[in-house]
Amino acid sequence: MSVMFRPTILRFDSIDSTNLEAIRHAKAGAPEGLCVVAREQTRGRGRLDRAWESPKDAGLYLSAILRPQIAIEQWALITLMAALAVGDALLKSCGLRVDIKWPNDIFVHNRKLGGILAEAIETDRGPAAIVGIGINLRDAAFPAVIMKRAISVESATGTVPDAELLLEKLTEAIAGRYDLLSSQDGREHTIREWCASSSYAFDRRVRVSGISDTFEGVTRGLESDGALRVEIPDGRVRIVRAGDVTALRAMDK
Ligand code: BTX
Repeated sequence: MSVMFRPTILRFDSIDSTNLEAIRHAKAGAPEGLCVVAREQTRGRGRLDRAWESPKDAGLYLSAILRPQIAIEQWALITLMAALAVGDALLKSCGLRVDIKWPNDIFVHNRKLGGILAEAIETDRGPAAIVGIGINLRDAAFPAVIMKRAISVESATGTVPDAELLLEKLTEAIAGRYDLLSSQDGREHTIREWCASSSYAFDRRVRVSGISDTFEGVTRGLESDGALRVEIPDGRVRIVRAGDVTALRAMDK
């Protein structure tokens, strides 16, 4: 099955959240491919009700509407697909190679350059996925207090990025990666590529803050639905479907 994601861009100077605006459009019947882009967000959202700092023209803030044909249990793969698309776009437009931290963080030099917030919603036209992507273009994108944990394209490359070129490459990459994900063998392919693009996929000592508990272990790749496999000290493998993952140094054990 091949789908066609044809990006149509809707631009705002300022909006509460591009994800919220995309949800409003999806509920009103907007087709797959509609992308909401804003110069600033006044209520940019991260996961678990966290905030995403989104000052004017300091970052790229985009949300795309998808109406995926893959089974809903597999929708976690959409976040992984989007992270790969961000990696493709940054490489093509800025020559920047990034790391992906499971499930949704874009990292450079162990600092957060961007994040993805994928949300599943019900609409009259069936279920839809809203894929929100935030990328720090300049250091002004985040407050000084998180300077040690955050980074921008400008400071990573030493050059002010061309935001329009990045946006063009990003929508192109989402279209290509999404088409691939929806094709036969696309899920296996996406998992393989994600594992090859993330230093967190295998043999990484991590702490997992899950919904009910926190534990440490070593990463052992992904399940077919995108869940992270983590081997705990007694040799069992725990399957992580939600939560935050932090890298531990070898000496932290
Ligand atoms: P997250 O929950 O993984 O990350 C949120 C956390 O990251 C915050 O609690 C804070 O510590 C830190 N943080 C906040 N802002 C920044 C920033 N600009 N740079 C680095 N670190 C930051 C990640 O959630 C998912 C973010 C998605 C954002 C996009 S922007 C377009 C779309 N619309 C929307 O409302 N959200 C998405």
